[in-house]
Amino acid sequence: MIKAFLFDLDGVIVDTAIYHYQAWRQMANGLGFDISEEFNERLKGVSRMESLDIILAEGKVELTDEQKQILATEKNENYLKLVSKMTPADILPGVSDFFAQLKQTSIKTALGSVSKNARLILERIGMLNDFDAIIDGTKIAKGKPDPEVFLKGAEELGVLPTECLVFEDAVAGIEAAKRGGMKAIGIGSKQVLTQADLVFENLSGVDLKNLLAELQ
Ligand code: B16
Ligand code: MG
Repeated sequence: MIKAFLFDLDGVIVDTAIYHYQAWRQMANGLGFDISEEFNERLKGVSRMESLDIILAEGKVELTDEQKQILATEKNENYLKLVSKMTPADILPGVSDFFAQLKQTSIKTALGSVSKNARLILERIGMLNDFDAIIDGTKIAKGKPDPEVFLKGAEELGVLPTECLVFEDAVAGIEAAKRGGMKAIGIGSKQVLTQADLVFENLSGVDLKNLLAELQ
């Protein structure tokens, strides 16, 4: 029986991928190369330092750990400038209605994001109090596809992994859910999120009762 829903942040609740892309692109351009939007797909759900390594490998740039730290800090400052303009209007379609349905049930909720900025974003969009637990990049050592972020969510909520349903837009996130022994709903394309139990384009029009019945 499903007792808890675990939500990814970027790509499920809000679309911060566009801001990550802009800030990483600015950094890459400064180093003399460019990254495409398609390349950016590979960074979804991946931690900040791992993303940096993937980008530097793409540009064939080798740096010391100290130089990497400086670039990551700069990128984050630019990203925060973009994110600080977010408002509740940035909540993705269907999310608010889905949470309203959830509040009528005893299902617990947790955020499972590898972002160190997750709390700030939830605050900006007015959803900080909508979760029973918040697991973010400050609480975990390993990014997705490691299941740590979701296993910690289950633990904080006091439920078993098999009682959790994860909502994820990234291939790495679906893999993390599966490795944690959880069911997963993909948000995005069926062709991309092939390991998900069910896939929706977004949460618009998703009926909670029907969803739970389908997963039985
Ligand atoms: P930060 P999620 C992830 O969030 C993003 O998808 C990923 O692109 C980003 O690199 C990562 O957070 C770290 O973010 O630099 O803010 O700590 O999808 O797990 O909610
Ligand atoms: Mg995501």
